[in-house]
Amino acid sequence: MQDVSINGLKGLSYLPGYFDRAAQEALLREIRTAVADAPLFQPVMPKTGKPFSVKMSNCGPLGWVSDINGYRYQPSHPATGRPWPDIPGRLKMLWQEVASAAPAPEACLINFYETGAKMGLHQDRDEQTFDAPVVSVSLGDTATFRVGGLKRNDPTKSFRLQSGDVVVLGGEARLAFHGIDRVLKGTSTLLKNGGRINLTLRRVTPPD
Ligand code: MD6
Ligand code: FE
Repeated sequence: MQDVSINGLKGLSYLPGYFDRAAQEALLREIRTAVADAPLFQPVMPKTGKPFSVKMSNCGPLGWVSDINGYRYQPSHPATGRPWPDIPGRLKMLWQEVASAAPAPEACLINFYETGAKMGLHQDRDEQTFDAPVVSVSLGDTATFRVGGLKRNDPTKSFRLQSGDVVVLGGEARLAFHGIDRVLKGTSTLLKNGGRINLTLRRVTPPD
C-alpha cells in the first residue's frame, strides 16, 4: 500500500498490482456476467444532454446514473427497470481489506472506456455520506489518472493506472478532484478488443 501525498491531503492510497492476472480474469468474467444482465448504457450530462465518452452500468443495491435530470443513485437499471446485479464477492473482499472500518459498499459503478474515451476532472459527491472511502479497480489498458485537491484549480499529479491496480480515495482526500486524461491503446491483453474498465465501490447512505 502506498500513500500518495497530494496537496497535503491524507487518505489517497495506491495499491499497484493488487489483483494478479488470474484474479483480473476472474473479476472480468464476473463483470461480463453483470453487464449481460445490466447492459452498458451511455449516460448524458444533466441539462445539456451531452453524452459521456464512457459507457456505464452498475452492480449493488444502488447504481449511479446521469441523465438530463441530474446525477443520482437508483435501485434499478434505467433501461430494463430490473434491480442491479450483486457486487462480485472478490470486490466485497477488497472492500473488507482496504475499507473495513466503513459499512458495506452499496454501489459499484462500472465504467467502460473505448479508445479515445476520457473522464473530466470531478469529485465523487453524490453520496449521502463521505465517511467511507471510494475504492477503485482498473482492468485492461493503462490510463493516465490525474488527482488534485478540494478545489478544481488546485495543483494536480498524474500517475498511470495499470490493469489490476487499486486506488482508494478516503479521509481528507475523499472529495479530491480527479479524472482520466487518456487510455493508452494496446497496453494490456486482458480485454480482447482493448479498452479499459474501471470499477468504483462506494457507500451511498449512512450506516444502518
Ligand atoms: C477511472 N475513477 O479510473 C475513474 N473515483 O476511470 C474515478 O472516477 C474514481 O478512481 C473515485 C475514486 C477513485 C477513482
Ligand atoms: Fe470518481
